[in-house]
Amino acid sequence: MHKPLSKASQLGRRGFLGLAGVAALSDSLLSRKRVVRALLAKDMLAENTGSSAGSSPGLPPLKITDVRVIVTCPDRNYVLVKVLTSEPGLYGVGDATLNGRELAVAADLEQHISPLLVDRDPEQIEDTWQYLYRGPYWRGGPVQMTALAGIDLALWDIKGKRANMPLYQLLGGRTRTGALAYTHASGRDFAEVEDVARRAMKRGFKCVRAQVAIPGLEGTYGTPGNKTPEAAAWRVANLAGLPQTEVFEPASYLRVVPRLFEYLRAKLGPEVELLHDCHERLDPIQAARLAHELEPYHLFFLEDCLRPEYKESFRLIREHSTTPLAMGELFNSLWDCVPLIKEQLIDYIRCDLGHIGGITAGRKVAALAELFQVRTAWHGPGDIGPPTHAANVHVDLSIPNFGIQEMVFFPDVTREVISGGPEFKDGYMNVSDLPGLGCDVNEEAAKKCPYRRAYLPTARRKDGSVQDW
Ligand code: CS2
Ligand code: MG
Repeated sequence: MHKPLSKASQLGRRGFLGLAGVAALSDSLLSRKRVVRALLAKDMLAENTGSSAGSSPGLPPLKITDVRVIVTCPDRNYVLVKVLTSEPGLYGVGDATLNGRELAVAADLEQHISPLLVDRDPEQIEDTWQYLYRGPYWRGGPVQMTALAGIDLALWDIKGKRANMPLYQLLGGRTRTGALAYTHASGRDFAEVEDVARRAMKRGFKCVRAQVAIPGLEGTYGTPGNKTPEAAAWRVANLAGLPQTEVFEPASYLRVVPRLFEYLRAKLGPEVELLHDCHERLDPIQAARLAHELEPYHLFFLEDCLRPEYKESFRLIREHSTTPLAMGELFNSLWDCVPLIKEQLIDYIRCDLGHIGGITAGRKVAALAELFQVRTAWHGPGDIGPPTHAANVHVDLSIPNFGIQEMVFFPDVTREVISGGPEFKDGYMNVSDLPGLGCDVNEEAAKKCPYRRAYLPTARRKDGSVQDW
């Protein structure tokens, strides 16, 4: 028999239902408030910027309608971004490739960033940059900054296309006729490095980065490694999508590198500019010793001597050597660059525009560097896509403190998927006068090259301890 509820419990239930009702009401009020706030935010921006939601005066308002994330593997994995707009046929292309973590960036773009961008005005590049950098509260890091860079490049591409200008024009116009370029000369021994360098010089390069295999060490960074069973093992490990582990010992490396540059100067003469990448492998005193021992060979620069965590240790290198220093491809934040530039502990800032937040970030780093007579040498390897290489050169051509531009030649299979990008001629890089970034993505071709998991190698010392690759 169902017992009638006491007065108190009836009151209790009514109270609870009342409360639930109030909660639901406040909930809908809250969400309504949120919607209103979002609309207000847009109106706020429009109001404050005095233009219809920020679009260029005289041009119809523009909205982002979709963000496509294209993961493809023509010769290696790339993550490309296509930002579509409400203007038929107008879209922006960006590159968000982070070697070994491609799918993490793609997921960030697809799951977290794209929903925030739909309906936004693509013309508000700086506001979008701040919104995507500071908005998530958790900020920075290679994955988020690469995703942000992909969007940033695409928005600049849209702005250039709308203005019907190549980006270097939009960024202030040419400061030079071309961007001095360097390429890689790697070999298993000194003679092979010399041979590859001579071929590059024949091709018009005035600057060559030289890397040589270190006897007794399997696979030193930047070298082809000797065609040993280990190399074969590397290929198999890579097929299995697992990182290969190399062995590195600084002592033998420090003995070999100065002799390499003594050899190259003797063979190639004083004219050709020579560079070397330590790839973040040395301790401060080892780096100071190497920079000092390389002085007689007048390197254009010695790159990434130390791990990015040890910026203050560049003081020790400066104390012991006048070899020009470059640093920065592992920096993911503008603020990482400040101490080294402000104290002039480096001569070249080597950020990767694709990993630090795109053109918007690159311009700020360049402007800061100009104030301290530090030049740029943006990262330009083969594991970032042609759109980032194009962004590098658009910025290079429009700043006063450009130093040098790393470049690679992309294979035809990649160019079928990603067209455009900077061109090399007689030692210099240049971009076309196409509006925007000057790159495009063939989505059909991209679909035919599915992603394949792959990793960068890792490294260990002979005692088995972890070493920076
Ligand atoms: C290198 C890069 O080109 C360079 O300066 O440091 O090739 C680097 O090893 C790769 O981009 C790593 O992903
Ligand atoms: Mg490097």
